[in-house]
Amino acid sequence: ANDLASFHKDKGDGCKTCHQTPGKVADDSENYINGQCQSCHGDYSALKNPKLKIDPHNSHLGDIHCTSCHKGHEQSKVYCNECHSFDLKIPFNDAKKKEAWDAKWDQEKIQQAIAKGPVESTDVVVIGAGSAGYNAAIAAKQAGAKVILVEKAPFSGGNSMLAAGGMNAVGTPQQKAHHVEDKVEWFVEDTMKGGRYANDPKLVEILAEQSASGVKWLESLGVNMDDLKRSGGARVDRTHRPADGRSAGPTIVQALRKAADKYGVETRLNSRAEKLVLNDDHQIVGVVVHGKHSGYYMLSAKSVVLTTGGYGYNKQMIAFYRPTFKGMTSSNNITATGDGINMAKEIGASMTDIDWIQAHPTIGMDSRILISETVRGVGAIMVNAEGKRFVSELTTRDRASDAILKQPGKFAWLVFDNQLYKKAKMVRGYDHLQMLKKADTIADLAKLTKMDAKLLAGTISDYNEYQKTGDDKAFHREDMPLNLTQPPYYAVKVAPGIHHTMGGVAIDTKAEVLDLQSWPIKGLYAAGEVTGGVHGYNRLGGNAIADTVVFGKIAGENAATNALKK
Ligand code: MEZ
Repeated sequence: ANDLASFHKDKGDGCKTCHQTPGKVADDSENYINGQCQSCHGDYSALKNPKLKIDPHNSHLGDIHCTSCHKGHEQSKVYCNECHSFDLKIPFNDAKKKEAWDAKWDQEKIQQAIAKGPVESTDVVVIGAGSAGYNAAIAAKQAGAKVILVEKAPFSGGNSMLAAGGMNAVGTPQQKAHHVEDKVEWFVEDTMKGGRYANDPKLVEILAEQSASGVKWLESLGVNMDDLKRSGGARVDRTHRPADGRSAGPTIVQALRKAADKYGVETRLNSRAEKLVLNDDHQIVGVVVHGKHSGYYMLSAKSVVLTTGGYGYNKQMIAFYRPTFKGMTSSNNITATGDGINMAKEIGASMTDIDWIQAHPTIGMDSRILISETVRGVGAIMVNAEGKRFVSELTTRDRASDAILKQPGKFAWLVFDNQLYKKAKMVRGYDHLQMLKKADTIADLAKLTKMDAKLLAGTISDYNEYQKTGDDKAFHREDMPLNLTQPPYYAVKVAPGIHHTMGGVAIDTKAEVLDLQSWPIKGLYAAGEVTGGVHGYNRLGGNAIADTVVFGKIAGENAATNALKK
C-alpha cells in the first residue's frame, strides 16, 4: 500500500473501515474517522508506550485527534517536529504529498461564498480555539447562546497549550493560604510598570479586578491552580499554577476541551475563518469559513469573537513590524500567524501597539523550546558564557533579553541544583529532551559548559551568601527562594526568542473591537493575544493566561448578550 488509506482499505472493510459514507468525510474535524481509529487501536492511554524515550502518544498536546498526524490519502507527519526534531518514524510519511488544504486564501471563493449567502446560522462564532477562544465559547454558551467555535488547526490549544508558567491573580484563596499579601492596585502598578505605562489602564484594572474570579471560573471548569510562584516584574507571588507541578497551559487547555464538550460548544477543527462579513451598516453578520473537506461557506452570526492569537510565528509580519527581530527563533505554536489581526484590519479595525513584540529571554539555544520563567522564579540563576551573573533573573523580559543580547555570544546559562530539580517538575521535561548539562561539582559543570571554573564558583558562592542574607548586593534580585548547594548541578543554555506579540486589535472594556474612529464595530469582540492594550510594550509572565481567561470570558458573555437581545 502507498498510503494509510490503501493499507486500511486492503486490510479491513474497504473504505468503510474509516468512512461512514464511502467517498465522503462526515465533518471537517474528522471526528468520525478519529473515532474509527480509536475503535480499533484504542485511545491515547492504550497507545502510550513507556519503553519509548519520546512517546508521541504521551505528549503535552493532550488527547488530540489521530488524524492530526496520521493522514489517510496524503503524507502523514509527526506534528511534534514542528517544534522539536525527534527521531520518530511515522508510517506512510513517504506517501504522495498533497498541497496542504490551508495553503491558500482564495479571494474569489470567499466572494462566491458571500454571494451565495449563509448556509448555516448561529448566535455566536468564536474564531480560534486557544484559552481565550474556549473561555469565550463556554461563557457565551453558559449565557444561553448557540455557539460555534472554529479552529484552523487539526487540534485545539494554540499558544495557550504551550504556556508553561501560569496565571496571575490577586486576592485568591491560594494567596491567602500561602500568606501572600497582595492588592489589586499592586497588580495594576506592576503590569503598568512592566508595560512601560503604554498599557490601557482601564483594561489593566479589569484584568486585575477580575483575576481572582478568573481563577475560580477555571476551577469550576476542572483546573487545579493551587500552586503559587513569582514571575518577573511582580512584587509578590501571584502566578497560579497546577499543584502537581505540571505546565499550566496543557493542563488548562485539556480541561477547557472537556468543558467545551460538556457544555455543548460545537468545536470545528480544520476550519479556517478567512473573512469577517459586515452589512451596509458596518455590523457583523457572519464569517466565511474554509473547511478542509467542506470548502468555503458562510456562517451567519449575530456576534463574532476573535481569539486567533498573535503573529509570533508569522516571519513576514515579524520582519515588517520589528526588523531587528527578523529570523529570530520563536516559542510560538505554528498557528500564531496573525490571521485575526489581518482579517480585522481588512474591515477597518483599529490597532493598538501593533509593532510591540516580546522576546522571551530563555528559549533553549537553537531550539523553539521555552525554558519557563518558573525555573528562575523557583530559584535558578542566570550567568553568561564565562560564568558571571549580569542581571537580576527576575527583571522584566524585555530587560532580561536585552541584557543577554549584550553578553558574549548573545546567550546565557540558567544554573540550578538538585533542590530546584526536585521542586520544579517541568525541568524533568527539559532533561528528557536532553537539554540539561549535569555534573556532580561546580568545577565539572564549568568544564561541561566551557565556563571559567573560578568565575562560576565565585558567582555561586556570592549568590549563596546573598540568598542567606536576603540581600542581592549585585543585582537586587528580590526573591531568592533557593541556594545552590546540593549536587548534582545543572545548566541549560538559553537565548532570547519571539514569545508574545503585545499589539493587536483595539478593544474597549467590553472586549468590543474598535474601528479607526474608536467606535465599536457592532457584533465584533476580541480577546487574548489578538488584542492590544492590556500589556503595553512588554507583557509580564503570567499575564497572558490571565488575559485569555478574564477577557475571553468578558468577550463571550457580551457576544452572547448582543446576540440574544431582542
Ligand atoms: O506568561 C508567560 O509567558 C510565561 C509565564 C512564560 C514562562 O516563562 O513560563
